[in-house]
Amino acid sequence: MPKTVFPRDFAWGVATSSYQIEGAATEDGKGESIWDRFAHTPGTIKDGSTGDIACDHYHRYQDDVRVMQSLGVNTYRFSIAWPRIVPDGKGAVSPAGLDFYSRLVDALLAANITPFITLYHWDLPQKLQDVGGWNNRETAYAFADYAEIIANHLGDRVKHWITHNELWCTVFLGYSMGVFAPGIRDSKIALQAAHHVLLSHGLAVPRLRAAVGPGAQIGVAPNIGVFYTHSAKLEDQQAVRRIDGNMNRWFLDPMAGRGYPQDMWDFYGEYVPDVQAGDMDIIAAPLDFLGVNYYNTSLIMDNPDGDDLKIKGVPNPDLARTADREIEPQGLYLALTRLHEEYDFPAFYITENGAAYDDTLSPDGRVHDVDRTAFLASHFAQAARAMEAGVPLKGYFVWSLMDNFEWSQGYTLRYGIVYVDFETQERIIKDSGLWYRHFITYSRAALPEPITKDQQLLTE
Ligand code: IFM
Repeated sequence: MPKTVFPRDFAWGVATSSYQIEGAATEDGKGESIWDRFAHTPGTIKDGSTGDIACDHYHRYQDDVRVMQSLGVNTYRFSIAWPRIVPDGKGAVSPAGLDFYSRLVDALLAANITPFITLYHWDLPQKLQDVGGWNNRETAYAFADYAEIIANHLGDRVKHWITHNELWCTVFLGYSMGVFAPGIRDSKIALQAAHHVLLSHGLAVPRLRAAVGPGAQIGVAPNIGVFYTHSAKLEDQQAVRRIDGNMNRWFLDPMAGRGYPQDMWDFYGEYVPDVQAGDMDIIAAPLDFLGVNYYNTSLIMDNPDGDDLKIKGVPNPDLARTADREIEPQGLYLALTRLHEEYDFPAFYITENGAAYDDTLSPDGRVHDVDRTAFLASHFAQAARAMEAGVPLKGYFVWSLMDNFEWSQGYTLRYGIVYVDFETQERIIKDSGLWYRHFITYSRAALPEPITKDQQLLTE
């Protein structure tokens, strides 16, 4: 019998986020989010599109659950649109919003698919941004209230909760580089926003745990950067250390109870955030798992003329590319083993990994995305390798279930293992999706059946 390291209860899933798929931007009392506002601002999105309709998942969620069933996945990671639940960010709660996610969860459970909920995948209520957004400490408290509201409503059926998706993107792309909502360019504000995002995470964790009760599994899903140095020069090595501090350690260290990394605190100087007494203890709330969003490695060199971090990313001549990123499966192994060695998280999930390609529908009605299949197969192999090296990896969510609104790139990048015709909203499982279904079945079939009580007695 072929050997597989993936156990029978391994979570094989797909992932999405609310703004990228739901559409129904103004329906049933949903409040405006910062992404609604940003995407409607001319010049922000490559193809001038918005998520107003996106995959129309809000109306088609039952069909989408059926698609997931055909893929054979046993888990689904999706996010809640905060302004669908609390339209103004705080205050009145929308029963229609709660009802939508409740119906989605019931449909998933009826299909034997375990829901993993992300509470924040970037669609902050615009009303909160109007008073500073993540730069305002009050947003952290509002987030914890919202987390408790939704957990009180779904916690009887949903045990797996993720507070934030890609905290670095929320704050640095949104508040420092301004390429994501809310489009602010201010490094001082970004670092204060980062502190409030971390604080909101720490405030939410115990409230989620209390609301969900026994069996609660609570984690967070940062984007993990894996950086290679351009040369052995000390300056380049120090540049790698800075970008690692900025993207990884600035978020992981506080959540792991170590406070902010001293080297980065010193480096940021006058930009460091205002931290109140007790904040770091709140942020260090114990977690059940760390989610890992991994896509690529980056080759880094020192750049004294550069912006804040004084670094430069350069193309890696040794690596092939997807439509938007370099491909380095080994980086996934490096990320997982490093995180396991350096931090004390009890378990890991790959909460996102996937690839964008320029997919087209063939005359035979199928999408022959061989490159994406190769991408996934090579990354699964590195996940297996990390497990063999002792990493307690519990699941893998492919990004994404279906093609969707890729933020500032609009609909120009297709990340799905299911093709979406945005004119007709037809879904077509790509060859990579068919392969994934086969892989899941095969990796389960290859496992020996669990030993029954009777068999056990016979061998005693
Ligand atoms: O689409 C995004 C997702 O929302 C966050 N992580 C990266 C994906 C692909 O760029």
